[in-house]
Amino acid sequence: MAELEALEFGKSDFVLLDEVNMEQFMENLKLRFEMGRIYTFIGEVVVSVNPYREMDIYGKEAISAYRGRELYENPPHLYAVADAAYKAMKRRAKDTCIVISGESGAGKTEASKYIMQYIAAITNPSQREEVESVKNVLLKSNCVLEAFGNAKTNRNDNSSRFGKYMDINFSFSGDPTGGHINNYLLEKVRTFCFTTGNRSVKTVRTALKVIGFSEDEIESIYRVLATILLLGNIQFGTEEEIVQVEGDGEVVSHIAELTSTQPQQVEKALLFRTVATGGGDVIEKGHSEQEACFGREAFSKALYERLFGWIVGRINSVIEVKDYNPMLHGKNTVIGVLDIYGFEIFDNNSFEQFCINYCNEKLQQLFIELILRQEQEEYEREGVAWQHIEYFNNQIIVDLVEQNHKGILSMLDEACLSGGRVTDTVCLDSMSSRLAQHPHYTDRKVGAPADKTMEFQKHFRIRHYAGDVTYSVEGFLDKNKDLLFQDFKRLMFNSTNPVLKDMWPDGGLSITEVTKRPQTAASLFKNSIVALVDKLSCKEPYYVRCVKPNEMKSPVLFDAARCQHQVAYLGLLENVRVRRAGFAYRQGYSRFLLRYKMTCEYTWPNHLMATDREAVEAIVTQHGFQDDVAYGHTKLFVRSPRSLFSLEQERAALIPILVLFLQKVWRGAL
Ligand code: AD9
Ligand code: MG
Repeated sequence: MAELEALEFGKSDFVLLDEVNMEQFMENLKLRFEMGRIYTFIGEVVVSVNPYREMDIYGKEAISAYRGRELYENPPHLYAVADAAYKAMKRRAKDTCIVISGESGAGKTEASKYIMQYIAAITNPSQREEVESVKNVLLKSNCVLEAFGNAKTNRNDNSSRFGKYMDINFSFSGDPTGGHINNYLLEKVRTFCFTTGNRSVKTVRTALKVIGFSEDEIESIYRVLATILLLGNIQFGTEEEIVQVEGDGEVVSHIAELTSTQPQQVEKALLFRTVATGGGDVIEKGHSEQEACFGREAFSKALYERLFGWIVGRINSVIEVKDYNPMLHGKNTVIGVLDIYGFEIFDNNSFEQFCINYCNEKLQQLFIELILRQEQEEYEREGVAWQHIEYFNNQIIVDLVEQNHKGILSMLDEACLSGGRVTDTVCLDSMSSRLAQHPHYTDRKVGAPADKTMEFQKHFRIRHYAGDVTYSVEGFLDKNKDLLFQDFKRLMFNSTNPVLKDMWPDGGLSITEVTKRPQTAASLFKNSIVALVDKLSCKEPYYVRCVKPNEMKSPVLFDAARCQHQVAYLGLLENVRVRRAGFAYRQGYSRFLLRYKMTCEYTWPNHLMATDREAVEAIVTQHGFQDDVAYGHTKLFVRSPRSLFSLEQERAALIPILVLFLQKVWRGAL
């Protein structure tokens, strides 16, 4: 019982705090972490603190304790949220989604895996073979994506370098029928990550096979990986003003062999680029040594990105729901699980942080909209008066970043498309003059002097909903252009290995087509995030907010300052306030009666009133919190959790007495 547990281990729901302020919030979070209670609710949101040790709370018993129960009947747990999402999906045929956010190493990916395992455990009780195989593929896909998309970083030994959104489709009977994965902003910089981590090559190979990759495909994957490694050995030198690949050509030949291309073509792609002249001619231009190095880097990153995208696409082709006939099978419902990097504030923030933080602004916007909208809709449905909730609407920051023509993304794109003349600094100057009046944008000259260690000429600062972040513009434009010479694309498109060719469909375009208007990294990212938000916004959302307790991966250390920082930028206090401003708890009349009828003489053992609602009124009045509630058409709404808390306490105190009483009745003692 969540409320009983709260007595010993702090408050199991932050809405139960005596006062909503940072001090009390942190005190409760710390106490619970130290007591080994890593999960705490804020209403239906679960706040999780990474325990950095194995917890004995994910076993079979735990799963059955949460299965089909109401949220507050058990201590806070991921399973409670997973079950709530599953119930909404199954009972009410609602599409739901579980959004897991938090910074690197906070425990998002682990949480998403526990949620998937829970769903796998509670579905398909009759063990139908076709459902089992779908489940198996869904679970195995995690292993493969982690193998190729995770890396050891200094913040997390198993860090996901991509955002992942996975839809799981369910049949009318509530069993998984398939799914779809979207990946976001793979961090290409860490190209050699797939060899690290605790997954052996064999495990990955097995997982690939289970999913349905053919031997040829698996072979091709390893060929691409080897190519990426070999590209690292390519060096350039200049002799008599001619740039060439150093060495005897062995590495180039090896790469050609791996990619099923010709050594001369590989060498040519490394040393030359094809350009369309103003007059419409196509010429070949030799690289400088620096350009050749840049090209090589871009090529190996692109190989990695294309490979990853291709693997995701291939998994999707296996798990996508086929031959689903709604007339025959009923409505096909979905639970989406989003595991995405949280807000990032580093010492040096670049283009990647800018994109990630923009994504978090979008998710925050959605969070506000959905939570408030949901509340409002429920109040309207139940005929309860709606009261306005004050909150900070971050739309203004979203606009600052994404608005057409006026937003930062548009300005970056403009700079990128205006040819080679505009440098990062020039672009920054223009941005700063155009955004000088914006309340959430600070010009470098104003923002910088306080921090003398920064080279302030190259920075701008955004006041995000989660706090101020100073971005260094250095490299912004190059990263946004994400330039890969068409020659490499063509090289791969001409590979005689059909799998490799398949990864580079755009390699078939002619040079004049390509130069027209290439899409920038920022606009691609924006489109994918807008699509993600569209997907999420039509679903009933559930949230898991992950907090990382310390930087040392220690199971005992609670770094209060670090945690407080995360609590602030996850907007958790605001979340508690919103939750408390409305009605903290709501419960259908009959369920409420079932649970609390023992606490009132008029309702125990059975009430004699005309309706359940009247009986509930009797309980509420007897306990004296009639001013704290509203009566909906089918539900009771309780404003302050404390009212419910006192009921829970009374109920808990009565249970042993009742049990004793009943035992005596059974034994015939009474
Ligand atoms: V990143 O943004 O991908 O860099 P995540 O995904 O937030 O990050 P992850 O889930 O990978 O973090 O957790 C990091 C490590 O914390 C894991 O490898 C575990 O060692 C540890 N962890 C996280 N959650 C749990 C848990 N519930 N129980 C035990 C955990 N250990
Ligand atoms: Mg992760």
